[in-house]
Amino acid sequence: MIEDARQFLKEYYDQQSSRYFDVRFQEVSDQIEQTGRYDLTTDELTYAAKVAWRNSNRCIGRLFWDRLTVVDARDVQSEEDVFSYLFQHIESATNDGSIRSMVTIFPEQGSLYEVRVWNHQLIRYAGHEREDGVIGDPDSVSFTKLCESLGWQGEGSDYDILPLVIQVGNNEPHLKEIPANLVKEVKIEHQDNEMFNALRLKWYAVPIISDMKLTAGGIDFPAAPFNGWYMGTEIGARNLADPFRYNKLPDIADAFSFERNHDSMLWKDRALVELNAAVLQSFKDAGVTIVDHHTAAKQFRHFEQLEEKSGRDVTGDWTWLIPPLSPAATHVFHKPYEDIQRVPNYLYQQAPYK
Ligand code: HEM
Ligand code: NRG
Repeated sequence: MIEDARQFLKEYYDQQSSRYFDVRFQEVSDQIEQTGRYDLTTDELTYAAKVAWRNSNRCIGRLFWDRLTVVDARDVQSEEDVFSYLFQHIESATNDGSIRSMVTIFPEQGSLYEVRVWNHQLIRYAGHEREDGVIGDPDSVSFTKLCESLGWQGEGSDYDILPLVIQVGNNEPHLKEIPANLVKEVKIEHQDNEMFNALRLKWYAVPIISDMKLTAGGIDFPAAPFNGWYMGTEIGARNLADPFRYNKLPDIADAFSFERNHDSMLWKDRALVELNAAVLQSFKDAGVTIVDHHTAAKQFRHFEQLEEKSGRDVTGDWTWLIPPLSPAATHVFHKPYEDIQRVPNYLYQQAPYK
């Protein structure tokens, strides 16, 4: 821990061109030796959360790494406190559609009030397993069952918002519905196709990943839900399109009367383009922040240039960075990235259920 702390603090105080490092590191290493732990200051934690984003190899949105609102929630002592911070996060990040990038950081691993959020994202749709298939999001089936085992029951629609399930210390998990007025959703409509609109597609406005841990300075924060805004393809080329998710391409092709007799007629590709255009247009019309994959790739190229100027190598996971629609139309497709893991970072962790 001392070595991890030293590395992080060195970087932090170097970039502040401050001579304070020696004093601070002495204080931290004394504290670790005496108590086995130390606390980051709120300023250090804020910087750590931003650098962790900058180091997220799978993220194409990293140009904006320095513009992250960091909420220090290390003072929670109860489930009520946690729900209150999470509702605050949803409201403040949504910001009526003008989405703010944000992370809320709860007490560290091993502390008395250690927090886990059991949801994958704070806002997500339930998946109800029925004899003839899944209603809603198939990716949520196991978590939906868990919620039901805790007494929750959804309406059984394709778009039931899941409740929050959180755990504090060694307590049992607690479940609570998100107040409906906090959850912004966007109807996905196509400007000139009534049959498409009859499919009544929608998606929520803000993706808030809540099952990854933040690691920084040798300390792990198992609950650090973060969000930016959507890139359109996440919804239009994956969530609503994957055959093992909402699987809407056949219906969309039919709405446009694209012949589905032969794969070679490219009906899936044509349906994908129409769906993705509808996602981007619908978010725009609703005043909800979104970025298309061409613009996101250009922003990422700008990020690469700024990082180079700052003397840092950009690491990346090519298989995740390329967009799932027209990847070769972006520069990302045509260059290699080194998938080296730096810290601070946001990491996967074992799910508390499953
Ligand atoms: C992954 C875009 C903000 C951290 C991704 C992915 C996209 C993306 C398209 C790939 C997701 C997938 O294929 O499932 C964006 C955009 C943002 C943004 C447009 C707008 C500001 C953020 C923020 C953070 C972050 C604020 C953290 C503070 C990550 C991480 C992953 C990721 C850790 C990998 C997730 C995983 O492995 O499941 N991002 N992102 N991103 N992003 Fe970002
Ligand atoms: N593909 C997932 C969300 C993953 C993270 N994407 C972001 N993150 N844009 C989905 O729900 O489609 N973010 O922090 O903005």
